[in-house]
Amino acid sequence: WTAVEGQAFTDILYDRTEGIARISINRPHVHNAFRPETLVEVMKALRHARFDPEIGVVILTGVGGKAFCSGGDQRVRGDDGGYKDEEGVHHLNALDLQREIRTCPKPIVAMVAGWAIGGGNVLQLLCDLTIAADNARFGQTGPRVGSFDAGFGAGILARTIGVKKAKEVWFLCRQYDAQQALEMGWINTVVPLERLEEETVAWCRQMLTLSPTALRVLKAAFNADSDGAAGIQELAGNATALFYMTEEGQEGRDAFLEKRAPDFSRFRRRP
Ligand code: 1HA
Repeated sequence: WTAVEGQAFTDILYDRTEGIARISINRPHVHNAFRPETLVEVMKALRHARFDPEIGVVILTGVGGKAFCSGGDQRVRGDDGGYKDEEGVHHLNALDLQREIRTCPKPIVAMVAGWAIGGGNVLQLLCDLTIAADNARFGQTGPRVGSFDAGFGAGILARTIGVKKAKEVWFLCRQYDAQQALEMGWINTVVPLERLEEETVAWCRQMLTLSPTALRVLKAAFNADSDGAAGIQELAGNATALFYMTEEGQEGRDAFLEKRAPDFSRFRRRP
């Protein structure tokens, strides 16, 4: 892994290796709980990875082997509707990151060791794939600590593990080990902690051998209905991009620029 240059972060590490970008929440003293600044940095790194043509897959993880992320840092949770940044402004910007994970056209893999709790579980849930270590533990705490994620945190969990199980997770605030999570379809696989990185990188490398366009359109497809019109927009944008790459699409542009009527006669009407 090499650190990505020109990016100064305090709350995360951002590095890369052969087509893979890795974003690691680096607050192990609080089990990688996030504060608003942490999420701003994750979003910045994620955008950087998205626009870097050398990167095909992104790993989201936590530093230290004991926690992926324990959700919002309760020490900076204020009284004015969110988590306080250093300027005293309150945010719920975990919701912004959730959307960016879903709209990033490259696959994002959660690499989970230890706790994935509260908003931390929601982040791993929204990643496209989750590779967990055998010490991983999953759960929601909202109803215990005075919070809830009634957006993707409820809806996508229900799609992922089923409505009954999702209600159990949220209504009882229990914790589930990696094996239980695997049986529910909450995560993709479980490996011994010492093999976590190796296995995650192997999954990433396998995706890197496949068609980036196919993966991109499939990711948009998986989100399309649950994202409503915005999801259809994302999916349809891929059709527009592909159309722009065809002679039929280009004939329209060329005719306009050459100030002539377009001639689409050579393009077949396919059945
Ligand atoms: O619900 C939302 C949102 C909803 C809508 C929109 C935006 C949202 C954004 C965020 C969230 C949330 O994430 S709410 C849920 C917040 N998270 C939690 O309630 C989990 C709190 N942590 C725990 O329950 C436990 O720490 C643990 C089950 C993950 C681990 O327990 P363990 O192994 O006993 O460790 P523990 O001693 O509790 O933690 C180690 C250190 O990390 C402690 O600090 P220390 O006493 O050593 O100084 C502990 O206080 C700290 N820590 C752990 N989690 C957090 C934390 N400090 C601040 N915030 C945390 N989340």
